[in-house]
Order: sequence, then C-alpha cells, then structure tokens
Amino acid sequence: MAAKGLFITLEGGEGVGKTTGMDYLEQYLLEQGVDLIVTREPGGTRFGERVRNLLLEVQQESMDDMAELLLIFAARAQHLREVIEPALEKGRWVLCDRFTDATYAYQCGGRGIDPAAVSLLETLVQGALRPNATILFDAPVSVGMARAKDRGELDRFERESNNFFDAVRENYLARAAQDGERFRVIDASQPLATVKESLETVAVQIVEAARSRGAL
Ligand code: T5A
Repeated sequence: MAAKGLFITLEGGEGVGKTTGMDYLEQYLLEQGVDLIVTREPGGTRFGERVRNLLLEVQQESMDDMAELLLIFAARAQHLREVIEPALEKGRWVLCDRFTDATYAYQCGGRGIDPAAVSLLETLVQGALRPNATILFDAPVSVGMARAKDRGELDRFERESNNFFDAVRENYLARAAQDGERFRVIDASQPLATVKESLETVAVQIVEAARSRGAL
C-alpha cells in the first residue's frame, strides 16, 4: 500500500502573509518532486466555499457563535471526505491554508467558546486525523491588519476588535508552545525576503524528515 501523504497547515492572524507563504512553499515542494494539492478553510469544496461566503460576508443580522462554529465544522467535514482524506490516501501531500488550530484561535480565543466543545467536534469530524506539521505565521496584530486593510474592503472577521485579534494571537502562540514538535513559528513581521528564508528553512526540515521516514 502507498505511504500516506503529509498534511501541512498554515496558520496565523489576519493578513500575516499565509497566502503569500503558501505560494512559495508550494513552489519549493514541487521542485523537490512532491505530489501535492493546495486547499483552504473555510472552503476547499463547492459546499465549503458557499459556507465560507456565509461566514465572511458582512451581514445585517448577527451570527450566533455556536452557529458559526458548527458552520465551520460542517464545511470541514465536507472538505475532509471530498478532498483531504482521498488525497492523503493516495500519498499526496495536502497544503491547507488554515485548519482546526484556527478554530481554537478564533472561536475559543476570540469568541470565548469552551475548547472542550471544539475538541468534541474535532474528534467527531476528524477522527484521529491531525496535521503532521503546522507553520504559524506570527506578527503583531497591527502589522497584519495594516496589510489586510491595504487590500481593500474588510470581511466579517476582519472587522473584529484589536482585543479579539490579540486573543487569537495569544491562543495560537500558546498552542504552538504546547506542541513544539508539530508547530514551526515564523516571524511574519519581517520583510518578505526574510520570511521566505525562514519558510525555506522550515520546508527543508519537513522534506528531510519525510525522506528519512521514507515518505518521499
Ligand atoms: N476562520 C477560519 C475562523 O474563524 N475559524 C476557522 O476555523 C477558520 C478555518 C478566513 C477567515 O475565517 C476565520 C479566520 C479568517 O478571518 P482567510 O482569507 O483565510 O479568512 O484569512 P485571512 O487572514 O483574512 O487571509 P488573508 O488572505 O487576508 O491573509 P494572509 O493570507 O495571511 O496574507 P496574504 O498573504 O494575503 O498577505 C496580505 C498582504 O500582505 C502582503 C501581501 O503581499 C498582501 O498584500 N505581505 C507582506 N508585506 C510585507 N511583508 C511581508 N512579509 C508580507 N507578507 C505578505
């Protein structure tokens, strides 16, 4: 049976440079001969992209925090069954822009939902599947928000307060500190060239580890 692929997630607050970093990482891994797919959350399927629109669009009526959480996991269930799990089974690597660490950071850190509720849904929807490696792009909230604002109209999350985003960042950093084996933290406040260098160091480590385990 073919070896299972690697599941790599990119995380971080608003506008920190995940999408830019993803393009760079994808290019690097392709050059190393990795067979991969790139996807994102919320989204990644037709159903998930519709849920994404619901979650990100600015609405007249407020969205209940639990409704938001369940929508995120509904999109995730579809994404796992339709895209992520089949790719991993075929031995392909999956690069995903945000995954369940974002739910802990935003819905628990930001919204104040009990992490036990997220943990229950995580087990229900994902079973034992967790990312093999997670790259956390970390920058002060003011840096990420300035980049996001430069890009134009802010979405429903981007309109949250600085306190909300400080709590998101703290939650991410605490999770990274608890699981140093899975997380690699990159200082995303640096100029793009420096961020790319850090990303390359991380990518080399991931590829070498995969080669030494015979997974590549
Ligand atoms: N969400 C998601 C939850 O609440 N719970 C969940 O479980 C999940 C999965 C998704 C939203 O959903 C929420 C979180 C989010 O609010 P998103 O589009 O994935 O939205 O998240 P965003 O952070 O909004 O993604 P962005 O595309 O806005 O930000 P990126 O990808 O981090 O940043 P990027 O690469 O687009 O860069 C932003 C700008 O900065 C420049 C880029 O050129 C770009 O213009 N830039 C730099 N400039 C200077 N120096 C650098 N080092 C730079 N790096 C990038």
